[in-house]
Amino acid sequence: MTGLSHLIESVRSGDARALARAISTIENRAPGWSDLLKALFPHTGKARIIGLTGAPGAGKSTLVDQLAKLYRKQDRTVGIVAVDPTSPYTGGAILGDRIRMQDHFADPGIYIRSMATRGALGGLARTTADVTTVLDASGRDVILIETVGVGQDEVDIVRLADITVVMLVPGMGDDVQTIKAGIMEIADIFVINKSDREGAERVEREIRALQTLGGQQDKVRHDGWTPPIVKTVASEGAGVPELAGAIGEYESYLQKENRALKKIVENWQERLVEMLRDAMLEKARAQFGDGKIALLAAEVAEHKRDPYTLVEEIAAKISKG
Ligand SMILES: Nc1nc2c(ncn2[C@@H]2O[C@H](COP(=O)(O)OP(=O)(O)OP(=O)(O)O)[C@@H](O)[C@H]2O)c(=O)[nH]1
Ligand SMILES: [Mg+2]
Repeated sequence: MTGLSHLIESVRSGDARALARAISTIENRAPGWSDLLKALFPHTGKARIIGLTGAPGAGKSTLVDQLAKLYRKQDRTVGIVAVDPTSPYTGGAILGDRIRMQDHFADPGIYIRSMATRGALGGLARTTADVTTVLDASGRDVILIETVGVGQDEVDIVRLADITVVMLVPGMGDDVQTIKAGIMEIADIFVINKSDREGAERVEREIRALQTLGGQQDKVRHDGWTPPIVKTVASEGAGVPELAGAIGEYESYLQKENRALKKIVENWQERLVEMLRDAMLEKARAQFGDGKIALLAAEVAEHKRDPYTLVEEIAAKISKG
């Protein structure tokens, strides 16, 4: 326990090595991981968490890097979580992250963590949430979470964020259409990166069209915010101050009428349900083992048992256990 309280103190002081150790402990579900989270939680809630999502190679890392530099100039400390860079660009992205790390090596005000790939213990969304908790407790002013794509995992990940930035690039063809269902709901701010390329205006028009369409179908955001569109050339730093400005505006918007709190409550509602589901599943798995579940599945498939009674029985058993 003394080891644990020492670690907690070191994390809270912002010590990078303690951070790395705490994060590994939690990622690996090593002994003490849940005590660590429980002890750190009361010290969280102060960081501004910004989620940034977009297609592989859209320029997320480049933009996150630029934003981090801007926030450092404002004397704010930054934590960066790069989630699952397993696109065809992976090699480049990971290399890029290393280069960035060297870039900021002399600056303890920036801490970068690349997350393990999918299939991580406890699930990607959950471990990302836990790592964010550690960074938050360590007193980082801003936490930037970079994640690829807009699948369910990403939606879960952005649920951690106070502000979600969705990045698009020109020349993606139908992609705006393809991902519109996901992005229209999660984006607080749109970024069109690689605006040095042809087609940025077209992407902007498409987003605007979808936003209007949403309005007609009465699907406008229930908070009344219209996500602004910011054009950037991340590799040159162009548009980055404008993006920071848009983030600031959304922050002020959230401060009004208790919106920030409402959003956090909403996020926790989802996360609590998820955590509960995970915990129950883990219990059921521990009790039955995967082999047993396969056997039961076979019995249901052969209609030897009905799944409704079966699930009732399992639920009754784990609530006792
Ligand atoms: N032309 C142009 N290239 C850019 C811009 N922003 C980033 N790039 C380049 O695009 C490539 C991919 O950038 P990354 O920042 O690694 O993209 P990413 O979205 O993090 O990639 P993954 O993490 O692999 O999904 C790099 O070669 C960047 O230099 C931009 O605004 N214009
Ligand atoms: Mg990247």
